[in-house]
Amino acid sequence: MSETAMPHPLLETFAQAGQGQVFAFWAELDAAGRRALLAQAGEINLGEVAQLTRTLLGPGGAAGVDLSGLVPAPFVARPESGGDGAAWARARAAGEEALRAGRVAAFTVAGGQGTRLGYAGPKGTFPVTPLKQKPLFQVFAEKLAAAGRRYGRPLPWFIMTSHANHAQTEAFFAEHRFFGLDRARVHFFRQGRMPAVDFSGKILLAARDGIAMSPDGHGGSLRALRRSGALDLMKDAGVDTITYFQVDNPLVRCVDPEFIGWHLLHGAEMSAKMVPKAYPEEKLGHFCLQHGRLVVIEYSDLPLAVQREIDPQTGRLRYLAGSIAIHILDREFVRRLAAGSAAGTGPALPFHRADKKIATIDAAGNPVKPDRPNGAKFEMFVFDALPFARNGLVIETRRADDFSPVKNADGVDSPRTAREDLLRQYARWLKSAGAGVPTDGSGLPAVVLEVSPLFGDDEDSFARSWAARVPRPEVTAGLYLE
Ligand code: UD2
Repeated sequence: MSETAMPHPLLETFAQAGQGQVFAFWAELDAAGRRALLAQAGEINLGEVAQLTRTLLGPGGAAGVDLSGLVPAPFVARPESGGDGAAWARARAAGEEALRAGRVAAFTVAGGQGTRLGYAGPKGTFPVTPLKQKPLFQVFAEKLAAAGRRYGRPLPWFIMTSHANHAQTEAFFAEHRFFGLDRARVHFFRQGRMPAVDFSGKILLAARDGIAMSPDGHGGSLRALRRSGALDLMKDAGVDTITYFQVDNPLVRCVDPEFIGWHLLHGAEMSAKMVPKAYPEEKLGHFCLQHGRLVVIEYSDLPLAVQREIDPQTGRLRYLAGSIAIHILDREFVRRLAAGSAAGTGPALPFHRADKKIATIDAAGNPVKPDRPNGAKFEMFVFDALPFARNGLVIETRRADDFSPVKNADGVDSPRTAREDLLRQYARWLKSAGAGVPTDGSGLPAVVLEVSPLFGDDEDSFARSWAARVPRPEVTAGLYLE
């Protein structure tokens, strides 16, 4: 019997769910085309798509997020902004102890596309440092290596990729010999995908043999950590604490003992770093309390008038606490949320709807490039885990030592601003170690230099290496400290 005469059971399942259009071109596909289409269809949870169609595309679905009862969330202030110095010291000690005990793994979400940056490769391969043009992945690798050496326990590193960049990411690490890390401790896994739908909830085809699939958002990382077996690997290795950061931020303190310590001492299931927003329109999520629960309201969801409100008592922004997407997650908290969402039984991250121009094909199979949004993609955001976390905690950090993302090709949050923030950081470390460095009023050094995280990755470690370096190098253009 020919394959045409014996349809695959998935065709029936899709037809019954009102999604039969996915197989509209089945009869004319060759075996490879059918295999490809079936594989994609098999990834789709039709019940989930139907539920999202009801809740996010149905009447009221575009109404946006619930802003009722919002107030600014409290946060733990740094000592220099009035926080309790002794408590910070206790946190540091607790974090260092956990690192020495090998309880911590690093986790990078690197599934995004880099569209705004206009860069075709995986974002982690983007060259970012001022002198050596090291790619983002190398910056993180060196920070992790430095931490592993300092605490006597190499950290496992988990990297979430997407279908679009997985193979390239793995090849890049292999080509660069894992930047000196033990490759057995670096783990890659793909995030999940969701189908794009039209506004009536019909799944869109990208080609006759392909569904318009897209990554399920960084919130998909929780499911992916579980599905890939990463949580089990962590458990076997004695890791219970996950330090989470985005691939686009070369300044991030990948391993921050104070942050880890606050999280552990507070018995938190999830903790998040904040910086005071630099200006009201800054594109950061806002830490808020909603009916007593800790939530993040994304910049695009909070009306500008609210973002601009001033607290009369402090004279600062009322919604001051900006989310810079650096978190700590408890391993079993991730498992609980991921399991609940996979089975549809327990608490789960909500999906957000994003209306997009989705390249598709028409009923005759011809390509359609829409000039206005023709459908929706569904994404989860990792910060939506916060309201489910026991003892969720928000902790202040110094922007200059933790956050300078590369998002846009130029202007704010671009390769130029990140490069300059790295240079300012090196200049600060040099100055506090006693070296003379000419800088402009913003702290930007007059010469281009670079410090490898293996030489120093914070003020203290830099000062130690600098003091030990004999003869003391001259701070001139091209200085590279490793
Ligand atoms: C994110 C936060 C924002 C702020 C900012 C700080 C959201 C919705 N907003 O803004 O509040 O904290 O970061 O820089 O998160 N990624 C994946 N898979 C996906 C989608 C994204 O791995 O399916 C990764 C991506 O590689 C990147 C990160 O998540 O590392 C952030 O994604 P983005 O650039 O879409 O987030 P952005 O800049 O809108």
